[in-house]
Parts: sequence; structure tokens; C-alpha cells
Amino acid sequence: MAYDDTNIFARILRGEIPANTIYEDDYALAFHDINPQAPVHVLVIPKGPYQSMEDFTQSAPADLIAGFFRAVGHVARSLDLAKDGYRILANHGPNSHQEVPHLHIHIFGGRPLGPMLV
Ligand code: DGP
Repeated sequence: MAYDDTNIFARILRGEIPANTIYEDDYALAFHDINPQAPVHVLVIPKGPYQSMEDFTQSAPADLIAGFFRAVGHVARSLDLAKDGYRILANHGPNSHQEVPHLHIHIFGGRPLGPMLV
């Protein structure tokens, strides 16, 4: 399916709507989730028109893939999550209940998260 550039994260990337941004570089933007599911719940999105892991890992340039995942690790460390631990998650497609069609990695932390439920 074609990338829909009217999605909310595309609009955040273009600066059309605000986000509580905590990190930005050439490859990624990180901001707090509007509906946090843990004491720390941050989203990291790549700078580019990618819907999910599917198209990102197939068609994004290697430097963007590397820079994006490096940014995810950097953000987790900058939030002081590395010692006690954190969880990352990315949804793809209807079975996952992906709501926003722009790739985003969730970072959860700040408390014991328990076992994965699925
Ligand atoms: P997912 O189900 O993986 O597509 O998660 C989408 C997440 O995006 C969900 O946790 C709520 C968050 N979200 C939706 N709209 C906004 C928004 O406008 N701003 C921010 N910061 N987060 C949003």
C-alpha cells in the first residue's frame, strides 16, 4: 500500500503539529507517546516515507536503517533505561493493530514490565 503522507507522524515530522520531542538527528525523531502505557513511553520514527518495518527494511537506504536503529538505542540510554531494562515494539499491519501508518518503534520502561502478553 502506498505511504499516506497525511498520517499524524508525517505531520509531526513536517512540523505541522506539535510533539513533545526529546531527540532528533538526520535519521530519526523521538517524542513522548500521547497515551503512555508505562512511566516511560517514547516513540522513535524514521525521517522518511515508510509505513512499517516491511517497506523500511526492504527499501530504505542502509545509512537510514543504521542511523534509525542507532537513534533508538541512543534514546533509550538518554532516558537512563539501559541499566534496569526496557522493551521495544513495532507493529505492522492489521493483525498488530497498527494505528499510525508511519513506522514507529515504541520504547517502554520505568517499571518492571512483566512478561510479553502475546
Ligand atoms: P500503534 O498502535 O503501534 O500504531 O501506536 C500508535 C501510538 O501513537 C499510540 O501509542 C498513540 C500514539 N499517538 C497517536 N497519535 C499521536 C499524536 O498525535 N502524538 C503523539 N505523541 N502520539 C500519538
